[in-house]
Amino acid sequence: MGTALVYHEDMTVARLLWDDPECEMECPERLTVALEQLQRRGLEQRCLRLAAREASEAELGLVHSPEYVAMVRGTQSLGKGELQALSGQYDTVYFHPVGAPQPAFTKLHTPCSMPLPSTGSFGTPTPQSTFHCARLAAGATLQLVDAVLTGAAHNGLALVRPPGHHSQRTAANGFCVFNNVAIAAEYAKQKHGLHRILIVDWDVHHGQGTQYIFEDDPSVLYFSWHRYEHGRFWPYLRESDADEVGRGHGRGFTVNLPWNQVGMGNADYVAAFLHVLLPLAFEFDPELVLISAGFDSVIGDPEGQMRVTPECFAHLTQLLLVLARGRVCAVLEGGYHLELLAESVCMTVQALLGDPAPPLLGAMVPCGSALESIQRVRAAQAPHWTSLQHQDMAPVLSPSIGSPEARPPPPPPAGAEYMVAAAAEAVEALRALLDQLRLRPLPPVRTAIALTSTDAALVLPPGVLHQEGSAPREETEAWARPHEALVRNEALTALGKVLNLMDGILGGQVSSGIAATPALATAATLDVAIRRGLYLGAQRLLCVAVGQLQRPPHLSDDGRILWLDIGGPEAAALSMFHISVPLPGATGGLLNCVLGLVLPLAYGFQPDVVLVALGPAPGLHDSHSALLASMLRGPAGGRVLALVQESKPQLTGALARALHGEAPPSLGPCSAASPEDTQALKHLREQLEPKWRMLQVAVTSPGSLQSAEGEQFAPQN
Ligand code: Q9C
Ligand code: ZN
Repeated sequence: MGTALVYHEDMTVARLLWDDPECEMECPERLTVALEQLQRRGLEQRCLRLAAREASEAELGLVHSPEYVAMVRGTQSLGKGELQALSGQYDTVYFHPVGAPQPAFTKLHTPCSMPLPSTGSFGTPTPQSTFHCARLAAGATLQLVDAVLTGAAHNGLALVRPPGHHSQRTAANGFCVFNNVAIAAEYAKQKHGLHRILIVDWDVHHGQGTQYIFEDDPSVLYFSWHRYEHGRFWPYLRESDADEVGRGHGRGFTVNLPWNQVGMGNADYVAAFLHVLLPLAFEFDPELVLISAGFDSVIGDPEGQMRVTPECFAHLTQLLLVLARGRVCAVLEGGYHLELLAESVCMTVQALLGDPAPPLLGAMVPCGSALESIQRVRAAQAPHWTSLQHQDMAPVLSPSIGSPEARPPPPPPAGAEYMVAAAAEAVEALRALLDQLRLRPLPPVRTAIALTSTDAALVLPPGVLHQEGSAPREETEAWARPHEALVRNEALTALGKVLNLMDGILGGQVSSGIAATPALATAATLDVAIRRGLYLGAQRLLCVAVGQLQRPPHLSDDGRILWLDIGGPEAAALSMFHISVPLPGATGGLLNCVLGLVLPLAYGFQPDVVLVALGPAPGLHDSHSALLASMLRGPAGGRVLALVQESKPQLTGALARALHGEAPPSLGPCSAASPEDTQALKHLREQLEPKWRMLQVAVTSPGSLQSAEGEQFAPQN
């Protein structure tokens, strides 16, 4: 069990054989560079490697018409000139013939170390046409789905080309020949009997092909964000806008988030996940998540012109891994800046492998244009999703201006080349910072657990280490001194281990930890852990206290500690850094609280470390606590210390698995939030939004509409 990586070298054969500036970016090096980087980082070696197979014509027929499949098969008997003419019948597509001479560069790259299948019956070489490559791309995706749904792997990535999401039932489009992800979704339904599949299309282009295929199908929830610019960006479709929600029984199962400006960054993508995709995804409760994983949405990509750093894809992946019991299949789509494509692929695979995601760079403040898009898609989807109802729905400010009624593309905007140059410059400026982050070694220990003698018999999840070390007794006593609850011998022993864990986390030896504390000692232990964290030089410390834990009275309110009390008596923001929310009753309320309050605050605060403490009466289901812990790994680069009362083996085990990177158990169909819980959240958000911009789901001032950059006041500065 682990992460599957599906690939086949034959997919590097098809390439453009004539002059076409629109098509040349979809080149074989995209795959070889990504694979080499995975190997160099030691990530490929950690995966279960599978050689891709070809999809059968029956499998292609799950989505495509027999005539279309026959047409693509027929390209094998055409010469270069005929293929060029045929390619011209589609929008931005090229076909490659059988047996064209192999370009020299494929010899330069070391062949992949995977076992390759035999080259066909009787040793005849496999025909290396677009038909062959495209069947391998679809087949690789099916193999990945089989591996995940049979339990051979938890999750995985299919490294494929040609890409798929623009391909339609009877048409190739935008470099795509067969719609790999759509075929896989249909296959998962028919062969594996699934009923609910989520497709997350984070490629920078709209996967209109996938949208058309599932627009009336309620068993497939299709989410896509895409560069749109009010319809002035390819493929210039009216139906890429936020008000397209699907048809017939499929109404509400197509979710479009159009970006109307370039330059979207980490805060915009994370906000889109927290405020749009994830509430719907939890309510949908998918059995499988397919990612149309295009990396043309990363900084430096010539197509996307966005500013998201590669690390963001680790976070997006992590956020999806809490769904569908972690059954996540990522399938390559676009991505045209070779170096950043490779880097982003590595980040995705790291997250699939369960490694903590590096912290996100830059101020976490979504831009006005992103907020306007988020607001519009939430308004369009609200009639179809309980999780969006009764929430603070501000009226949508402006109707979609400049909707593309007239289809023909306008001339390219002036300064497009300048934009490419600016993006390249931004990449250069970021490089030093990126390298620093990337080369930050992962702590040797991912998860350590400190138990009291009461819990010593607990069976640890595989890979989780026992924390035996302790701070010296005298030192521990000195730190414990103000607290009566800590004089008892057992409490002191537990505290010594907590201090040692905190040192390990902030010193980079341990990523995350769990510590059991004797009854009644949790609040005091938390207080000491906070002081130790500050003493060790933490600049920002997030404390999430669940269930009747008093905030230490002397805690400084200088912005170094964000205290979030879940299960407080009432919704109150005593200051920007002291927030209390009642414990939500229903699963729906809990999810609103986590996605709409806790995580936006956590991502906005960018803490060095997160402390989660579960008090004497946490009042949360173990599965909810596990979800909370697992989602809090993101904002602090995986540095989480969980404190839990002893004698709760189930809860302790669930937290250990969550912090170790295991998918939390499914929450199942979720009940709607109570009106009181919704009201409490609304009240808090109104108060806090001006200061914590990640909470926003709507544009507040018309002025912010103009800004595409996170230059607003960042809360932590
Ligand atoms: N002037 C994928 O990323 N660009 N396809 C067309 C027309 C097409 C992208 C520009 C880009 C296709 C999978
Ligand atoms: Zn794309």
